[in-house]
Amino acid sequence: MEELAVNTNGESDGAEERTVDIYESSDIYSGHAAVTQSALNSVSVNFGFYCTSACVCNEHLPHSLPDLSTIADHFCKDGCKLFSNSFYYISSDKMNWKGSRQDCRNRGADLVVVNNEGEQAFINSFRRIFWIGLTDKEEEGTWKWVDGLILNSTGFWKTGEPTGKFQGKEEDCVETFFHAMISSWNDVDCAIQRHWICEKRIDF
Ligand SMILES: [Ca+2]
Ligand SMILES: [Ca+2]
Repeated sequence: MEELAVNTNGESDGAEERTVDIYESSDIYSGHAAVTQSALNSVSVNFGFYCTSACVCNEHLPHSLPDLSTIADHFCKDGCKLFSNSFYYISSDKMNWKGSRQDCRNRGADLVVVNNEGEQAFINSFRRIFWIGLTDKEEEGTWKWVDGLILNSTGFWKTGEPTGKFQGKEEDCVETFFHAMISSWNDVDCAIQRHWICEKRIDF
């Protein structure tokens, strides 16, 4: 992980840029390297170093930064990945959609909500079929994320999906069946067994 350059002259220019640089230049924040305790400590230390060295810190950063070590101890106890502003747990087991979601909730998180193409590419990079946190169980044809938001874009459906039904079975849950392509989503029977991916957001 690169050292964070610290502004020692007290100028505010670029303060927010530097904050972003922490993510972009850090080995653990790029791609999907495994998170280690020492890496997390390093991030915390760098934040602390920045905050004590730049007098404008409080204008640009929240007063209380999340305790990444605490998150790591709980959510990452079985291993996790870090990408952008979230931790991810990749299941080794398979379960139906409901059981998968419950496992994520037990970890203090939820099934992944795909917020942008970068996150979609990250998920697909595992080359595995995952449950994601998208369903139309409540209202047929209205796709809703587990965080309560309605899917209001075209999303990343495979061409021809969602089909709604297949061979007489309702397809109310979403999997990354076509993970070799960016548009990997397929709606499918919620009862089938799949790996799943949980997301724990870090709100800085
Ligand atoms: Ca997300
Ligand atoms: Ca389908």
